[in-house]
Amino acid sequence: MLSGKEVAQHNTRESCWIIVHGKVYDVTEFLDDHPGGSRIILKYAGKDATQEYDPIHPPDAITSNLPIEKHLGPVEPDTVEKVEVQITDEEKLRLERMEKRPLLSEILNLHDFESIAKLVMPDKAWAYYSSAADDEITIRENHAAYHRIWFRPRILRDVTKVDFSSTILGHKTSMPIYITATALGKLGHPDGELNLTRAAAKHGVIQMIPTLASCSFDELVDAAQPGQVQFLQLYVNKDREITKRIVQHAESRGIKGLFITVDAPQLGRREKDMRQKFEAEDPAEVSKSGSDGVDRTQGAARAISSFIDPGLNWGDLKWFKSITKMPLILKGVQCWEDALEAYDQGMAGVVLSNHGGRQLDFARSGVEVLAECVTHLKEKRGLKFPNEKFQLFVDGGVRRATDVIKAIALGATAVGIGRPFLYSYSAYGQEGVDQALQILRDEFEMNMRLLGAPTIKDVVPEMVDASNLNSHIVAVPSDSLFNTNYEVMQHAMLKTK
Ligand code: 173
Repeated sequence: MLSGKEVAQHNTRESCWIIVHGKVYDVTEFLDDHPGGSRIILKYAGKDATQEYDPIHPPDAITSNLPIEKHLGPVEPDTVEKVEVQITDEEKLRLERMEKRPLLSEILNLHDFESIAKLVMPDKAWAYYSSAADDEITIRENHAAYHRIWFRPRILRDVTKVDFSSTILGHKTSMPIYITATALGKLGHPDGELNLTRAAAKHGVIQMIPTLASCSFDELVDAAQPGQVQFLQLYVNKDREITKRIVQHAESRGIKGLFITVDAPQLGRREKDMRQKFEAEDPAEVSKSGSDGVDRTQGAARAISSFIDPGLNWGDLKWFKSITKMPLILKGVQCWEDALEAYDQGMAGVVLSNHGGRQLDFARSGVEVLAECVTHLKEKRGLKFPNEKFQLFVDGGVRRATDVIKAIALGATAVGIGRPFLYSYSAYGQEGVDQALQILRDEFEMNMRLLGAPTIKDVVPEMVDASNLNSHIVAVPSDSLFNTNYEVMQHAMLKTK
């Protein structure tokens, strides 16, 4: 077994060893290939890098990327010097705020989780989770679009009992929502996506596991209860053999649906995330940035997304059908023409999504696209929605059961919710997600009753007025970056002398 002292001697660019999860790796030759640059590895040369490694990488990233001869074996734990984590003044203040979190019972809605998370999360994690593309117009529009749909409730129906359970791709769910895929779960909490797996089990909802989870895929599948349904979100690798392995492994582990992301041939520019990282660097370091060939201003997500294939196209779908029997769903469809093509190519459904506003700014909201898909697929292929054979999903901007009910009325099978659950566990761990799901259930029960819909089947198009949905004149969010740069004009003023 290696000793910590011996590892510590390999602390240069010429010989660089690091410790991750108690094992030693020789990363000297990998330094220049690290998607996040060599500098961050060199900071831990000869040391234990686990704490820095964990939130950004799946546990098997290092073992699957380094040739086996570079795996140097375990290190004697007692001989490794603890990496001193310096607690900055800012961090101290953050921990104090964490202590002052309101009780979970005082959290009344999903917005509450967001505002508490903003106060208690590390800045880097908040910046990464909350950021969106360019001027962040689409992320706001995603939520605002629901404000353009109004209810037409029915009265005098027996709503003593309301049942809002439903099915997604044939699998039971306690309500027509699912926990959608979001990357880098450990940035917000050490248990990462496991918080979601556990809460999903408790509340009978389906979790979509992300390709870029902080926990390993198998860890998340192993943590599921018997019979618990999970889906997989897939980023398609330029190396199709890797993708094939991921897909077939997922199928063998019982994953019930493959959601192929189609809206991210390149990762969007999330300036809040980029600016945060830029400011966090030592100014002297920044002036040298680029010396290791990595553009640090792009943030962690872009650095680790270089494997995604921008060449992915409609012609690839046949290949997916040849390698798996799982239902295939395209995630990130943004107009009816592409939804129609997906149907014609035998997909099991589409997610009308703009990736939480993180990709193309001024992409329309999923719920707006939903309405046009329903109209055109009915007209051109005679489809009725909700439809068992070709299911429509929506995500983005959902914060209330009323938002979900509006999408269901318009023809969606279910709605994906992402950020609110990240915020819930970043602030409160798994109990936060439990509470978020309980809040949604309470909201569902009341709103279904008030709408006069005892079951999900009773939530019909006639229950909503969406006549303004396409009107972008209403509630277009203001462009605050532009507004603050464009100086406010002054009135005539009195003489001062
Ligand atoms: O939205 C994202 O941040 C995302 O999907 C992603 C993609 C690649 C790497 C990390 C995150």
